[in-house]
Amino acid sequence: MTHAVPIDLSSERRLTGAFFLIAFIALFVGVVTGLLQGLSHVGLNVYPWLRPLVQSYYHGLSLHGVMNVLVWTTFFICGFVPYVAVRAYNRPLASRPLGWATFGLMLLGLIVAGVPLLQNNATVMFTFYPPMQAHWAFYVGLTLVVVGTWLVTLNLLLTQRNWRRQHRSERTPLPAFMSLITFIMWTIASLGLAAEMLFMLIPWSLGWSSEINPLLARTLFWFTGHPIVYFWLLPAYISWYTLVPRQAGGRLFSDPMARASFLLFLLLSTPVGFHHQYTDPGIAQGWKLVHTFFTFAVFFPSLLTFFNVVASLETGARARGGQGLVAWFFKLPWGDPSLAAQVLAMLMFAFGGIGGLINASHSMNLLVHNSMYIVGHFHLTVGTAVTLSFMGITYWLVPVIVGRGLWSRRLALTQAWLWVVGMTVFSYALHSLGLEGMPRRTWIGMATYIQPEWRSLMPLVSIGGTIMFVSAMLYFLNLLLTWAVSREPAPAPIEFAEAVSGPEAAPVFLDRLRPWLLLSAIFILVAYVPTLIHLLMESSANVSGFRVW
Ligand code: HAS
Ligand code: CU
Repeated sequence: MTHAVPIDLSSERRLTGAFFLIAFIALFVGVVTGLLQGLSHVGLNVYPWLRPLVQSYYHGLSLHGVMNVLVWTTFFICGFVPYVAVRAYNRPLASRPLGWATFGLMLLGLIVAGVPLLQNNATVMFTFYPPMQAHWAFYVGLTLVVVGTWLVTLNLLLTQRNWRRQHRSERTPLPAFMSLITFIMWTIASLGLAAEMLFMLIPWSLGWSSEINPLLARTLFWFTGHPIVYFWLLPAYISWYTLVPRQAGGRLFSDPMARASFLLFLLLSTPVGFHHQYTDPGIAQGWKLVHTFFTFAVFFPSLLTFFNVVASLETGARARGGQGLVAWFFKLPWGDPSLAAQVLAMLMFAFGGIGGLINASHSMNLLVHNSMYIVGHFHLTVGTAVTLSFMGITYWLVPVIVGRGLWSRRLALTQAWLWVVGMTVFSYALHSLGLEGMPRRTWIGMATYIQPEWRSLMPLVSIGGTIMFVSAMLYFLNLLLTWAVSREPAPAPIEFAEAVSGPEAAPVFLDRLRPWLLLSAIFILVAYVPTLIHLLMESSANVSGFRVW
């Protein structure tokens, strides 16, 4: 077995560190602007004092959304996932120069997009729906970032090929398999966004075409916009499946079931975008219903994950003396901040996932669409399941990168629990406000139509938001001190969990890619082609761009 000989992965570690640095800066900007929005719910209008840094509520909101959900996630993932893969293959990236060039391209893209964003010339939110128009550099920069992610896919594929040459008959190691599937799924899914950018938004923002077709643009956007949430989620799942069980002192319950879950994500993540467009005209109800069914199908691999991960945690807790049907849960090593953060993230995700099903229900969606309920949903999912898991991952991975132990475990534990407390208050308030009819993406602090039933809930948004802000600052403080002054000894890189039911138990077809890719293409064609043809024939580019803020 080659696994016995550790190889030098210091270059990969540095690359991961470089991606993380950018991710942390983005998260910092994202949480600071988030605090401002939270405070606006108690009527605090800080924007006049912040000019020209943040020029309006909507400028802050765009910074918040883009930095958190697009930049923090993407840069973190492009740092974390390839590192997991090379550790699992126990070999370097196929091309280190390509790895660094990818980082350079993505950083360049971020700068190109970031300049107009900071200057209030791209105040179009993270969904950048036309006809709201941003400076062309915003679209070009984001496109470069996406191209960068494709290069990560390429490097992973080449690494897999190199590994395969020497391991003809072995199963791909689970963490590497999951890394590959995550990036392949994303690469397919991002084609919609690439088409929207290249054929619509970029020519239009450059003035080459004067009018745009908003409905077609939205449809291409959501082709990518739903699967992007699984591009954020699956790296957290990789950690929950392959690392957390080990941290819990246990084993992964089932390796084949974990593979099956990821393959289902490959198949089902993309043909679901219309669940963001139930209220859009021009798309037939029948096709919306098809996407509803696919959405309920893609719920299933998360249920598999729920079962498998909880069963794995249970093996750890029982090995530590845990007993009873539920009581074992308290025997998990809760003193380990990395584990605690991630298990807490799972608990919160159960609620985020249930909310997702409510959103997905065709008729129920009418009640919650475009309301604060959706904001509550995505703060539990990307804002907690993903973000708090990523924070938990940094608590072991940053020490590995900088070669010093975490500055304070206790501070890290406080941070994770504070996030949960803040988010519980915050998301409860947002869900309730949404059900009471409060719209999203609205400067509520300035609204003249505040309803009486909103009044008691609005301070909770500010309180929850402030608690999360404090939590985030503790996170940054701990990372900064770990990097600068920690005297704790460098930790050994943590190991992947072994499986109770291992990869040999998985049928060989689970390790093939082609049949799954083919099926995935068929599902996407069925779900999208008729509507895209219909939109191309029946609707036209007839709206000029405008600037709102
Ligand atoms: Fe969503 C809108 C439906 C998951 C993010 N979603 C959004 C938006 C974002 C977002 C950002 O159908 C707003 C976009 C915008 O700006 O307009 N979402 C779903 C469904 C799921 C789902 C069905 N969403 C996510 C994830 C996200 C995310 C994941 C980010 C990472 N979402 C929607 C719909 C809309 C939407 C509609 C449009 C709404 C509208 O009208 O605009 C599912 O994938 C969820 C499945 C998940 C579960 C949870 C499984 C639990 C696990 C943890 C288990 C372990 C535990 C440990 C609990 C079913 C795996 C416990 C221990 C024990 C002992 C028990
Ligand atoms: Cu979605």
